[in-house]
Amino acid sequence: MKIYLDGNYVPSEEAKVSVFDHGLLYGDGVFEGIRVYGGRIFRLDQHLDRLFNSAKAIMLSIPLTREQLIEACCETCRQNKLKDGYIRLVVTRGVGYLGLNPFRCKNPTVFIIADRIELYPGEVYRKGLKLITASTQRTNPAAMSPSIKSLNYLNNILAKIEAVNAGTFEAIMLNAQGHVAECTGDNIFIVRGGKLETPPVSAGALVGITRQVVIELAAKRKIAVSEPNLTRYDLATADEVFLTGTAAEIVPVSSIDGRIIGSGRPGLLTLKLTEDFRKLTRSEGTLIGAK
Ligand code: PXG
Repeated sequence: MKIYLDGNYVPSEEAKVSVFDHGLLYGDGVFEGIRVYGGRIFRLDQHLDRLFNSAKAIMLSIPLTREQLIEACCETCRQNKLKDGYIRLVVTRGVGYLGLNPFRCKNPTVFIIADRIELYPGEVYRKGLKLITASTQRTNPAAMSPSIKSLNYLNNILAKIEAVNAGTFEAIMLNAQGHVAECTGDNIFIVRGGKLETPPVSAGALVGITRQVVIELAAKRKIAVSEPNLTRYDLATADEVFLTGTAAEIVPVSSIDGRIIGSGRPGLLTLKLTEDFRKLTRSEGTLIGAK
């Protein structure tokens, strides 16, 4: 496998980052997880918008232009003959000294991994995913905005540990007010009375690309979407619940904290949107190009 690392395509065994890289020492950096379907990169523009916004929020200047990043993503896929898979684009603060000061790091490190991915077993998509509510609160937006897709994932990992300990794959995270924010690596939607609802970004959700795509798909079907604050009660009593994420795509939820959601099987609207999503991912995207 070849990895893009600071301008070069190197074998994965040689793709190494310094122990003085602040991405490692402090989780100081940003990233994107992007999907490739049938030789096209899905929603690359939106991922790059979010990457540049995350970088701006932490005063990190990405040493490549947008066009250079597009070319590097495409070339990493070509180098690995990857037509369907996952691109992990990471920009760290770079090598520095001990001590937090990010401005003593002169050269941000950029690397891109293009690989295969399967987040959940196929059964989850057929039968639905069981969720728990984590006791770990989602990071307070006033402390660090969950809109920044940073290399600091410990908040999410603590909740993920709760999910795994409870024998499942995902956990719902609430904010300090007790409102639903999102899951550890996915956004959440409910269906109520034929309408879609998803927590507002201000509740502590990442501005998910897949979340945005689902909102667009719903609009095409003339399905109303709103972004109210949601409680655990709203989830437990919803007709359908599903998760969205680049890696996970659209995941039906069958139960939450032991409460069966709807029929306990993937809901009708969830299945329709999944079908729309599948069609869309195969019909648009940035062509990687032939090698
Ligand atoms: N919330 C969080 C906290 C995430 O990390 C999403 C929502 C969904 O957003 P997108 O834009 O993907 O629809 C994410 C997505 C990885 C990895 O290993 C990244 C995510 C999730 C799972 C794995 O790169 N981020």
